[in-house]
Amino acid sequence: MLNCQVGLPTPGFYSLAEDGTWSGADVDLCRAVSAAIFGDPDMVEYQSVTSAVRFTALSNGESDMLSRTTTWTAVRDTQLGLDFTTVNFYDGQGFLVPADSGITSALDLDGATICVLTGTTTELNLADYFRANGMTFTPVTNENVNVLVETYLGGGCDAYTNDKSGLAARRSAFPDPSAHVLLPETVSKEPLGPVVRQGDDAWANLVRWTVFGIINAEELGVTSANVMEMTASADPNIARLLGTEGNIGEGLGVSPDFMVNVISAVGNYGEIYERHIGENTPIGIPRAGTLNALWNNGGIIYAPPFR
Ligand SMILES: N[C@@H](CCC(=O)N[C@@H](CS)C(=O)NCC(=O)O)C(=O)O
Repeated sequence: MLNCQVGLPTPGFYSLAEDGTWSGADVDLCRAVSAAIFGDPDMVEYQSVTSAVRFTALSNGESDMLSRTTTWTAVRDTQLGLDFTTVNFYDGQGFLVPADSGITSALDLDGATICVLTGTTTELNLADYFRANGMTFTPVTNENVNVLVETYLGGGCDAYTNDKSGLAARRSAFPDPSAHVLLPETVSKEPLGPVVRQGDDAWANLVRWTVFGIINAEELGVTSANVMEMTASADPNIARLLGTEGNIGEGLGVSPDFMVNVISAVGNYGEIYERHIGENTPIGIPRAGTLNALWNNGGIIYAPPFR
């Protein structure tokens, strides 16, 4: 089994159904790696812990990888015995406020109380932003995102801050999402991606190249619907991705056709995005015109080639 760590249930990214089934964009990455290893996307044990204990639960071996909206920073990458594999979503921190508050800019928040999740990059960014703008705030903290959101909805703070994707995800589950607005400012860089323990380069490679494979699949037009036909493609890039030419899987310790299993199970990067967090989902995060578009479509989602 793959022990894959996600966060407390969050719509779109790691969502938990009543029957105990996990789904979401980050869950699909767990499923993709499981498909790469076992040829089966369901060989996953999900570990769900708060943001504050996530790195400890990875470094002590409880989980094999983190797939949970975690920001790549220098300190995390170099001082915790962990290894960030790549970026699968480019995010930034924002603020959510009640629509009837009259607040239209983060610069209106001088003196405000702000709900902020403990153990996140969000805490330091918040302090930095207010200091840089000569403003003050009072943090209202909790380690449990559900408690924090209840505090915000109950009027216990003027604004709730987190990654903008996280705010969109949480808002989608509010009793009345339209009663809350995301302020226009983006106050940080939050490159999110899967994390493994340091010291096992082969394992890091497998996670990293599974993500690269999903991105390359989108670029090459390989989808969950056409992947079987594509195994007969004359395009050498597609043939190498799907293992009908060469054997990229060998260097990763998996079968030559591992990406056929991955794409059959979860689809390509664009499919995962549109299924769980895109504009036609309740989360509704646009992709076109953002950093998360493919590099050849105005974004910076770019994977090294399979060759
Ligand atoms: N990217 C930031 C923030 C991560 C974060 O707080 N994620 C939010 C939004 S998806 C969350 O609710 N996580 C669920 C949890 O903490 O259990 C970090 O790595 O510190």
